[in-house]
Amino acid sequence: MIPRNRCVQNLKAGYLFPEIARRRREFAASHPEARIISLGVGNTTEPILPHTNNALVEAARALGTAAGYSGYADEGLLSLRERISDVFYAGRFGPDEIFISDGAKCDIGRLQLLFGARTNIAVQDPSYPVYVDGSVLTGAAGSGNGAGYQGITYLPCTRENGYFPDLSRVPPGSLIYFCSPNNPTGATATREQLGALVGAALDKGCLIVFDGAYCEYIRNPLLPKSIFELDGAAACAVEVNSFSKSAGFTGVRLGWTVVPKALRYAGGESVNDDWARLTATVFNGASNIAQAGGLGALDAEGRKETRALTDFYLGNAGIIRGALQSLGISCAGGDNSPYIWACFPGRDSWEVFEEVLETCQIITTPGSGFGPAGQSFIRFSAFGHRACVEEACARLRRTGIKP
Ligand code: PGU
Repeated sequence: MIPRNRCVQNLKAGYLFPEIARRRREFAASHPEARIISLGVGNTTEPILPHTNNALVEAARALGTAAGYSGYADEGLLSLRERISDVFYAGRFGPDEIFISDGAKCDIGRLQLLFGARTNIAVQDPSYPVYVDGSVLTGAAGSGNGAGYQGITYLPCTRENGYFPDLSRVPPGSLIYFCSPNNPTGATATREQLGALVGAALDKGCLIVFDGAYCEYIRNPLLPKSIFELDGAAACAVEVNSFSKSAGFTGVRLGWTVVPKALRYAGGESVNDDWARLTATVFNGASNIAQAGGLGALDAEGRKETRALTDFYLGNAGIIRGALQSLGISCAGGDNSPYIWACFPGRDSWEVFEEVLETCQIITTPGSGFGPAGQSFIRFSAFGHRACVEEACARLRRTGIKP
């Protein structure tokens, strides 16, 4: 039999969220009376709103007619790519710079294939685990090394630095993963901070993979929603984005990636050309039904629905944050983001996770699962039904959990 792939072997334990699901099942089996509330994985819970849902339904129905049938459309609907450019980028990108995907996670994986094993990786620490785990899978990062992985430059984002990293630590020629509003800290970079990131990338010959999956949660008009709001970004960044958290498409699956034509490798070759070549080879396009739903979500009525849905989850976030703060627990996020990053100084994240599960029957996400600097934190997700969130907060208050 063929040997096991060394890169797969290098991955530590399981992917974070299945591990949490395993612990939940274990707890439920030993506590059959428990009424567990999940504020763990960031999975949307509310129905898709009627106008957007109708666009999905109509597209599915049309597939059953001769006039409405369509097959492969690898590069994505032209009208959707144009609409994304208008809604999110003030029309500055052509449709051939916007690639429709089946979600941000999937495109992050394909981008890792594009950049390959010989790339230096720098990540915000903590960060969405796919950046690091995916880099291990392609061989760009090595085996586990204490709390982290060899070959990854971890850029600590802590309470002390306001959750924005020290950019002088970024090695020249790195691929930098940057997420704002951030998962898991909930911190949203200011215009000055993102400007400094773009400046550092241009100076050091780095390429930024900017993850804007939570951009629709930004309410402060001074905060940038896209890396491309900053001058110079088109020469040093790609942006992945998603309909998951804005339109409730976590199960429908739809996202996009912007790869500007101005973006060039060290040798002057076009990154956009390579991305078109790679995606045409290993991806057959997003579902045509999902794309029609995306168009629905981006017209005037759909934009109102997105606002209502994200307002609802932000309402949850405010309730959770208020409850934690009333218990003296210091938190970040929850204002322009659906995550609340709660600090338990000196404690182990998994131990706090277990305590909250045991005492309150609430599932959270242990901060150390997002990187070494996540130790002593747990993440609360604001994705949940309102009654569940209120009940979870009542339990937290009742048990008087302490920082
Ligand atoms: N990017 C970020 C920063 C995310 O947090 C998530 C989901 C995605 C991308 C995925 O977007 P899709 O368009 O749906 O692919 N993060 C969730 C879900 C866990 C997971 O493994 O994706 C979370 O709880 O962190």
